[in-house]
Amino acid sequence: MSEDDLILAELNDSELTEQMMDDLYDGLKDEIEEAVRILLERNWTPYDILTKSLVAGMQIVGDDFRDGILFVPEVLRAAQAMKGGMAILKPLLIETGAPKMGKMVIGTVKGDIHDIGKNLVAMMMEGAGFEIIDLGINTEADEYIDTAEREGADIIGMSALLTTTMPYMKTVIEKLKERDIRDKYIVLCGGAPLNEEFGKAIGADAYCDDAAIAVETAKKLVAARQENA
Ligand code: B1M
Repeated sequence: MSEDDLILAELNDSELTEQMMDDLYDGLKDEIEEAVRILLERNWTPYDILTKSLVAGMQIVGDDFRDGILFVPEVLRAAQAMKGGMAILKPLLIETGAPKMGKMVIGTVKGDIHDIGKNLVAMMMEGAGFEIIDLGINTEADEYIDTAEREGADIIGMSALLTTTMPYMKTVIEKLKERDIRDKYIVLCGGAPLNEEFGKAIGADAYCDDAAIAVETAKKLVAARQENA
């Protein structure tokens, strides 16, 4: 059977997730969106669809990008296909009427345009009841800080995907210290090249390995602050 004849709805769950990884790799947005809808009809949770098909598929894209098998235009198409799937899942991840847990300003740091992981974190946090102010990509230190001050945020969340942009997170924290407001905020950081040691070294409150950990960490740290207030 050729790819054109493939009927996604006729595949079983494991064949379908395999196919989704191929389709993500090939940047086939329509097919990804269709597959996401099929999995939802099969009662998959939005979180499982995200992690077991979309994020897992993007990992393969990333490995081949690193190894010079895929190039920027192909990765961009894969990213757009992933965003198509995420757009369907977003309203399902965001519970309406949930009690507000706190407010977070989030952005990808200056010099960095990767936003898929940051968007995922924002979505999951919103779903868990946090109010999110998304500053997008290429975020300057003053933009994080001025927005957090203006909005009365509890958390500043930073994302970086490049080894060349991750040091900018320290710049943001240093600026908070210069303005004598470092302790006003819970500072969370994340992104593929970071680790816990880096988070500690720059003076963040926590490094978050993935979106689910970001939610858990934020909940824990906000609760601890409220207890100590
Ligand atoms: Co880029 N890119 N890219 N890229 N890209 C990487 C990051 C890279 C590792 C690929 C590789 O070589 N294997 C590599 C970086 C190498 C390095 O720094 N050591 C790289 C490079 C080199 C580049 C360019 C420089 C390429 C070039 O132009 N020559 C360029 C940089 C442009 C720039 O930013 N100035 C570039 C461009 C691009 C595209 C535009 C093509 C596209 C981005 C599209 C977009 O985001 N809208 C792209 C993509 C898609 C990737 C890969 C393939 C995938 C990233 C991704 O979306 N992953 C990536 C390879 C990889 O990471 N495997 C790569 C899926 C996402 C769900 O995971 O972002 O890790 P992630 O987020 C996770 C966690 O990290 C965590 O939670 C998320 C969900 O679980 N998390 C947080 C993330 N942020 C958080 C914030 C938090 C908490 C948790 O705050 C509270």
